[in-house]
Amino acid sequence: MYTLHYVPDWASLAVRLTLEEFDIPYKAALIDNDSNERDSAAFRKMSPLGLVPAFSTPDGDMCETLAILLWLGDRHEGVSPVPSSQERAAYLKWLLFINNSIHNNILSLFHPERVSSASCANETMQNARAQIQVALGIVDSMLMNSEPSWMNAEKPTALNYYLGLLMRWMNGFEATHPAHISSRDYPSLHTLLQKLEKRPAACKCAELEGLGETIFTNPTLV
Ligand SMILES: N[C@@H](CCC(=O)N[C@@H](CS)C(=O)NCC(=O)O)C(=O)O
Repeated sequence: MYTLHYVPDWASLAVRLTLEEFDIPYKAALIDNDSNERDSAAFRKMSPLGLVPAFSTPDGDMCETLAILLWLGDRHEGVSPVPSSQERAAYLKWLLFINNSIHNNILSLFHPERVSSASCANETMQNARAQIQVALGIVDSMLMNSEPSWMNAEKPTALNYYLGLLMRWMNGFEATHPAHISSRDYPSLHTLLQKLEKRPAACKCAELEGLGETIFTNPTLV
């Protein structure tokens, strides 16, 4: 049995959505931020920087959302195209693209003080925001032009939920906030997420983590 160490609405949600979509049994262990559990020796052993998620498996503890999603894809049918499939190359390319060009820039967008001095925070956010917008435009065109089998709300892979969560966070900010980026500006992606948020896995996670409705396209952040 796996254990997902999680905080509601944090990056662990991408893993939880995937586990629920594919009916993969797991235990959920809520991390206690009030007692600084992420700074404990036990948690740092799983996740050296104290970042969420951590994921315990019979093969050892893991961290890094992307690594966990890839690992689940190696072991559970449907989570990602299998290594021998024709779709695998494109899937890996776009999964890594989302991680590098969107998720990593989101970290700068949400925490500019970590990558620049306070006096440059606004500029850092604007730069990160611009890079995310370019990347989202590229993903949206790819989706519109090629309709890949692994990016389909009727038969989602882990990539769909990973991108859904990232979009949730940016959609969730007030329109005037610099971290707000609306999925409505990316029509093919927006349509996919509207379908994805109606899936039983999304509804179940919404209930489990208190996320409200329309969790990707019109969310209320926790
Ligand atoms: N590269 C990591 C990033 C994970 C991450 O930044 N998680 C956030 C929550 S969404 C976190 O733990 N934040 C606490 C902190 O930054 O101290 C991953 O993909 O798992």
